[in-house]
Amino acid sequence: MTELTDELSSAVAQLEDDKVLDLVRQRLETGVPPIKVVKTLQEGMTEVGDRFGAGEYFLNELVVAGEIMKDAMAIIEPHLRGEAAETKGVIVIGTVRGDIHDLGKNIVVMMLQGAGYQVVDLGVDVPAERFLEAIEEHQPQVVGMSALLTASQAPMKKTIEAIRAQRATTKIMIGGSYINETIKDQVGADYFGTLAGDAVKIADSVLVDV
Ligand code: B12
Repeated sequence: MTELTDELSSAVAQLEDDKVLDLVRQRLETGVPPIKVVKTLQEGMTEVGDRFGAGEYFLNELVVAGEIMKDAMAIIEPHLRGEAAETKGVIVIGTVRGDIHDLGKNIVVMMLQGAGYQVVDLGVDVPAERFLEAIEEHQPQVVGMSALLTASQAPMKKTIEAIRAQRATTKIMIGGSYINETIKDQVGADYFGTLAGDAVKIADSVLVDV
């Protein structure tokens, strides 16, 4: 278990909903960048996950943590979205088949929209066919996949193979708390990220290369 030194991340880990929301408002009011607030919340959520993994928390606590995160994001969202003047490109994104975690993906969507991308959000538990249909319809420059379960690796690989077979030039980024370079290579993606800001950096770099 990690020692959380930040009051906000420990309030998340302790599931103190009112305290979390008060601290989020306070930080935004005092000028803390919204993305920094998101990162601190994410650290708290990681600790919730660790406690769940250690048998200290149960599914009920995961659900409560998810609700707290959703309420916190409702406060942060207007600050994160920003005002994009023009559309830089199109991105299709979804959480892969079998996986219903979407809090992180939703933040990624907000960040990309704030940075000027048109985002087609396919939601959660998205089968390969849905990705293929959306790619055909929207012709995105980048496809994003979010995955938080180790078990999501196989469907992610299958989906990427199907996309490559249909449209070999599609740039694919994957992300989620456990994603790393090795997993990126194993599933055949082009890029990976573990923070919402990574998605914007990747998309911007792809567009420069196009
Ligand atoms: C909240 C939560 C839930 C909620 C989800 C609510 C929701 N609407 O999303 C609920 C209760 C539904 C849930 C269910 C389950 N969960 Co859960 N959950 C979590 C928890 C605690 C936090 C996830 C979260 O929201 N974090 C906060 C967000 C902001 O962070 P994030 O998701 O990582 O996203 C950020 C980055 O990863 C990145 N990112 C995300 N997507 C993308 C995509 C791209 C392209 C890029 C570039 C970046 C990027 O940007 C985001 C913002 O910075 C994690 C713990 C953890 N360490 O992640 C476990 C965790 C993921 N869950 C776990 C498990 C086991 C489950 C269940 C199987 C439990 C069960 N017995 O039923 C089910 C699975 C349901 C399913 N089929 O998907 C395990 C997975 C273990 C594993 N190795 O597979 C974890 C790791 C907990 C643990 N340590 O055991 N869960």
